[in-house]
Amino acid sequence: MSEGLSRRGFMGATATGAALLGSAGGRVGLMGGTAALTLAASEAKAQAHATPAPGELDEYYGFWSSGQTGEMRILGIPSMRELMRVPVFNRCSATGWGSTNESLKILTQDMMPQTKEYLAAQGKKVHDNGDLHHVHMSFTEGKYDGRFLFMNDKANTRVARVRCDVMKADRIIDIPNAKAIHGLRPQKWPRTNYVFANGEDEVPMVNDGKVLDDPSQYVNFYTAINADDMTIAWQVMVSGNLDNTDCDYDGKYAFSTSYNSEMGMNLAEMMENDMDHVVVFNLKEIEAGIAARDFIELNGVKVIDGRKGQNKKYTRYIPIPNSPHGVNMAPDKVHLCINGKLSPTVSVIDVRKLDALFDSDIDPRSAVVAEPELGLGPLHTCFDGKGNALTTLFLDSQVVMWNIEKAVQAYGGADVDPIITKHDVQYQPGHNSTSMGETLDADGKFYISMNKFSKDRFLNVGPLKPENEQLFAIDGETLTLMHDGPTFAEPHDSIVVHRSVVNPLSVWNRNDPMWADTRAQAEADGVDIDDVHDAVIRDGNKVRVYMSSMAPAFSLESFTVQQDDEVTVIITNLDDIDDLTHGFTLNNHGVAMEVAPQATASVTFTAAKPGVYWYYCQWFCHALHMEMRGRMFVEPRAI
Ligand code: RUQ
Ligand code: CUA
Repeated sequence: MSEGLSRRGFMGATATGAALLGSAGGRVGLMGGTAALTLAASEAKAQAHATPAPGELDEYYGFWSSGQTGEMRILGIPSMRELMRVPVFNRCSATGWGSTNESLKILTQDMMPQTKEYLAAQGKKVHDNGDLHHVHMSFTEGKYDGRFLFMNDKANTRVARVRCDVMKADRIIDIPNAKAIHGLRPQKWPRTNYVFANGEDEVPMVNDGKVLDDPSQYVNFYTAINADDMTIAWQVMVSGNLDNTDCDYDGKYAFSTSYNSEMGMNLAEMMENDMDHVVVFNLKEIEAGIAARDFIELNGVKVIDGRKGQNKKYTRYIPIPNSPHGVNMAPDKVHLCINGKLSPTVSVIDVRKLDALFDSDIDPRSAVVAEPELGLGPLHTCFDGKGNALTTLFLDSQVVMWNIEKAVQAYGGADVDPIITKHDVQYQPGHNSTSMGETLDADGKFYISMNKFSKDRFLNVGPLKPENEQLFAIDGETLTLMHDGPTFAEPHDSIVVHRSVVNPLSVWNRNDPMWADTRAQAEADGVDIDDVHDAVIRDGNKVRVYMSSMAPAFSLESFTVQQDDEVTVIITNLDDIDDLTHGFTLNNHGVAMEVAPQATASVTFTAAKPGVYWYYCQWFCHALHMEMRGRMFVEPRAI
């Protein structure tokens, strides 16, 4: 906590602030020691960091991962209000993600045949889970461009893209060869042509159940995805596992940390070496190697051999003290920070020194220009855009703010201390982020600490506890806690994006590609889904039921099918008013979906049991929302 302010004091200050907001109607910040002091001290500063009053809009979007929940979340910053949950790798009871035909297409169209096979063997079409660690936005010339968000699934080795215009996933691809995609970053310069994705778990090159304990046959894969069409551009085979990744602001290099250069299979083996490494990928050389056909083809992917001691032009392995984790490129375009994890250091690489590494045989460590000792368990670093870095210290439960230039001077022998300040967080921070901090627009206004443990911080909710997330206002070299609150399993990473960059629609465009297949089917069936309509089309034992919705009614108050028919219900929401979402839930059939304004959505199921089944709108839409319902009548099969 900041000086002189206890946990209770903070709570009190919050209440006071809220009361003042209520009476004055203005913005009041919680800067400095107490609310009263802050008001007197600097209204301007308070304005810059104030928590918006109810009804006021936040200045930033926060895009949050959710770890093993498998969804992406959208927060408002600085209020830390959770605004939306966007299902991606998970299945969602509210929106029907994972059961509507439109979402199933997105979840399955880019699946590898092997994935389909082993899902089918388990009686499934899609994975039920995902582990989404890293959400990052597309870039143009080092700045967010508001087009897409990209994210990984460590659990099932996938990468997804979310459209920022509607905040829905539009592509979810399997990554061949690699196992457990962890670190992920979009290329920053000149634009996001590639999305880089790390395979964390190494496996035998031919993984056919014959090799277990021969590390020499284990490899790992670094993947470059073409961001525009979500295809695999190329992969690089590497030594050691891969943890996190980032890239430079010149479009020349990408980087991955590796915490297991030993290729160990158990904890003792993985910790054997004092030095692990960061792998530097030379993008130009890799592209030239692909053009010159210096690759092998593995499962349809062009794979370059960039293992240690192989084709030296593609990769360099820079030794880094024990088990580095996060890798973060500073917005000064020069300094790359490699977080030591088991080493108390952050290794700073000057990316201008990398050309020389590839031109000659000089010591790869010559690119390291600083290695400040910051504290115990450095995991991730972010930047204030003013030359300072903020690093999470997992074991110390602190954030440390330090000056990059001073760290470089100290490494060169100068008697300067790069550490500016240390601040306790509650507890054990993993990731962190600053407002616009991973872009050239880094503005140094807000700092997010994503803490892995909440311990005693909230009412006990049983053995499974929430995490704790904290928001700090950054004011020069001072950090002031503004929000401290629980969050459900288990956000890893976040980005804080100024609202001027993001501009989603409020109402769907009727021609959206999301339901292009459904539209084509409707046209074939002679149904105009852009106007009020209802139709029941029989096609063998398949029945397509079309209806439109306008608050507070579906255009069909009942329809009849036969037992064992495969029924597809297709609903178009003709309301074109902000926030007028309808839904469709069919009792006792496990069927539910969202139909937002002007959207079309469809779901297919088997009418297995005769009887009357009510369907209803599950999204509150009108005073007569409860009355927005109808019946499916299933007639017994004729014997
Ligand atoms: S990693 S706690 Cu999944 Cu981003 Cu570092
Ligand atoms: Cu329509 Cu509720």
